[in-house]
Amino acid sequence: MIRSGTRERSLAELYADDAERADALVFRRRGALKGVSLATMGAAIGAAIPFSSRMPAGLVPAALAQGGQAGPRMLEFPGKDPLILQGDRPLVGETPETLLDDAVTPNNRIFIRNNGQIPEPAANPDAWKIRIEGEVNTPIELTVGELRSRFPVVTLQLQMECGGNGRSFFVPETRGNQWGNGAICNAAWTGVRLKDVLTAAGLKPSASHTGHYGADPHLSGATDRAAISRGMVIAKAMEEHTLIAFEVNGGPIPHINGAPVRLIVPGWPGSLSQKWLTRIVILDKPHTGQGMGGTSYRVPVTPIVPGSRNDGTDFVDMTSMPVRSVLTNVANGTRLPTGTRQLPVRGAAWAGEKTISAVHVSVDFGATWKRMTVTAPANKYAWQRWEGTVELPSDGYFEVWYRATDSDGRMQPHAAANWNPQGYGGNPVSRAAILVG
Ligand SMILES: Nc1nc2c(c(=O)[nH]1)N[C@H]1C(S)=C(S)[C@@H](COP(=O)(O)O)O[C@H]1N2
Ligand SMILES: [Mo]
Repeated sequence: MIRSGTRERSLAELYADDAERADALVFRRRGALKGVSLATMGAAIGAAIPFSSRMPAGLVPAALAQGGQAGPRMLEFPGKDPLILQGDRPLVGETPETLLDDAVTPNNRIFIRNNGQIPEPAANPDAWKIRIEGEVNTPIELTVGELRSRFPVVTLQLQMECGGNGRSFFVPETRGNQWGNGAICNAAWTGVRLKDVLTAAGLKPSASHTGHYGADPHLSGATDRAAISRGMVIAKAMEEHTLIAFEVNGGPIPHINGAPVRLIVPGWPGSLSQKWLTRIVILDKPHTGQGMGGTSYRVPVTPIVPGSRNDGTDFVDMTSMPVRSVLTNVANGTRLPTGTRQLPVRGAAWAGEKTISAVHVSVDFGATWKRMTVTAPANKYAWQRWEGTVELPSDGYFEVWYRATDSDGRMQPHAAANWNPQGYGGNPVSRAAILVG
């Protein structure tokens, strides 16, 4: 199936000739390589597999499972490095893992996740108003200028990660953007604490939840529906790392990322971090806006049969994001010079509300793991950087497997677990294929 005539063909050639056919043959088809011998697999990859004796039975090599030379469609957006195009209506772009190589994610590498249309930029950003209302003693309206002058301004490095990050790893496939690991950023956000603003409005004893609204029109253009409107428990709103942010990385927030003002709710699904923020309603019960309830940003309490239909009964809202790591200096599919025996590897790891206790890397299909050096987070909810060097015994095909462990001892699993209809929380061990020689 991966031979053409008598000549053995590399994966690169297979993709170069007919990417669609190559995809049909190997791309995300679990079991597609069933019955294929290691020699044939090696031929498809274009090299010997030195650690083939340690390959778990049935494993589809990363080089075949995760795409190949055809590569994803890229999004060229003003002010951004090339992002992986996940959708153009609404506009969604994922940051390739190798563009997450900065300790602090620069503006041109912050991913894009829209649910609706992109609103008009504010003519006068400082005059943009947000309103706090509902279960408060004094509803207040504040301009961005007033936020800056009335409350303590703080700068924190905070993770902002889409709840669906890692969705593409679910089997069977779930609906939504097929993110790899790149719906994450760790930028330096400047703003005021939501807590200080809520305290100024005065929370009533009945205040138990928030509901968030932004200026972006619904995709359909309907004016009676929000593009997205999520909310959280009041304790998360009152946490000191939850910000109303008006700057990122020392300057204005890029318009596409929510200028002039947005929420940053670190460690919880990114959908809570309302962009183009206009209003926060304080409620005495859970919010019922667009993106709440059912299977939206909700996961099963007890695992359900993968692929089964479910309306979200006995599901809970996602809170902390799970442990995950990215490899940022070696792209999946990298070819290294003949004779390369030492490979420096580095990346980032994070775990929602938790911290990272270890990152391990394997180049022999998980038979042995090497512990990496992990830095301390800059502050709570900042990701952590990791690095180390791995040994490659010979030329050939290898996979760099990387796996983080959180402060509770939870590791990234070997396959995306707790399958759910909208694919949240998929955080399996990641794999990057490399070819030496
Ligand atoms: N107003 C508004 N806020 C929003 C969204 C949106 O579509 N509209 N998307 C949410 C989702 S699902 C995520 S993951 C983050 C993405 O933020 P970014 O586009 O700056 O990366 O914003 C959240 N806030
Ligand atoms: Mo998201």
